[in-house]
Amino acid sequence: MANSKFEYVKHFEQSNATHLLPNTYIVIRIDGRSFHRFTAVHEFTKPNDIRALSLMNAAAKAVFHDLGGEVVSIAYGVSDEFSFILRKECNLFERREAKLVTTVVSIFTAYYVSLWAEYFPDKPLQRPLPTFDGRAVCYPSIENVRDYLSWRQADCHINNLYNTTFWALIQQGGMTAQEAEKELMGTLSKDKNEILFSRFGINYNNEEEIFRKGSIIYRNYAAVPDSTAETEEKAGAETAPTTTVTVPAETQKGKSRSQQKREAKKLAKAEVVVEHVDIIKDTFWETRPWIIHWTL
Ligand code: DGT
Ligand code: MG
Ligand code: MG
Ligand code: MG
Ligand code: MG
Repeated sequence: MANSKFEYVKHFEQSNATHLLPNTYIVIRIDGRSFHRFTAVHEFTKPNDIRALSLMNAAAKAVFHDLGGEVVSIAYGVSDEFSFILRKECNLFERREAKLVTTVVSIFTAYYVSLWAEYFPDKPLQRPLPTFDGRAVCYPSIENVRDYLSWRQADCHINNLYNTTFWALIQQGGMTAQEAEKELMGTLSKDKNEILFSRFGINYNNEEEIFRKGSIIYRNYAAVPDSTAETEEKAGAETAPTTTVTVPAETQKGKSRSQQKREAKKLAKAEVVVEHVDIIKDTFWETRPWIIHWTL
């Protein structure tokens, strides 16, 4: 029965929906809720737990796959957070904020829980269960997106240098948390590097890249052979060796619509990869122009 007398309530819903600004990069950042407690209960190693970071990366990869090839262009993860950058031409859910944020949070959380045992085989999940919050912010330019990601990676560096030094003072230096905190008060980066090196023989630059730089996830377009863009994927094609092509830095200028479509198709087939590299300098972006320079 159409048009019940109750149906008018629907209009309240529509007038409340926020549609995110068109033609802007949508950044959806999710963050573990009360992970201070969650990580303590599940006995994460300090300051970094490689199992936990790998699980975060696996859940983030699942978001790429679940949303399909043309939605997320790059994601950056550190600690209990992940930022997903959506393509500026993305029109998923007509860019409704609530649909986008809740969907990303929900996919991420579902995979975090379902993949847990693979990464923590000896540690059953217990309460408090992992939950995440999420928010969306629109950025109008590539520069803004790069500055956003640089902000997160700089944060990763600052926090990790502090945490590495703090836990070295406690675990290897025998200090209490209060003593370590006092020791580090007012210190600069070079002081922390010096403490690590002179007292504990640790060269901070040799610490694992995943801890120092965080995790970058994107589709590796350059590793897809050209032919796959035209032909249907054959059985076993995923495991076939891929040829590496060099993609020069370029923008969208001068590209035909059909070329853009071909590129979109090829990009959707590209493998989702995880790297721990610098994204503050230009090199990363110049050698991977498809991530934000291309319009699909
Ligand atoms: P929130 O986000 O306001 O609900 O509260 P929290 O407690 O999640 O705070 P947040 O997100 O600022 O900080 C992340 C917490 O997660 C922080 O207490 C450190 C912890 N954490 C994240 N990754 C690791 C790890 O690899 N090992 C350990 N031991 N702790 C971690
Ligand atoms: Mg917080
Ligand atoms: Mg948190
Ligand atoms: Mg956090
Ligand atoms: Mg429904």
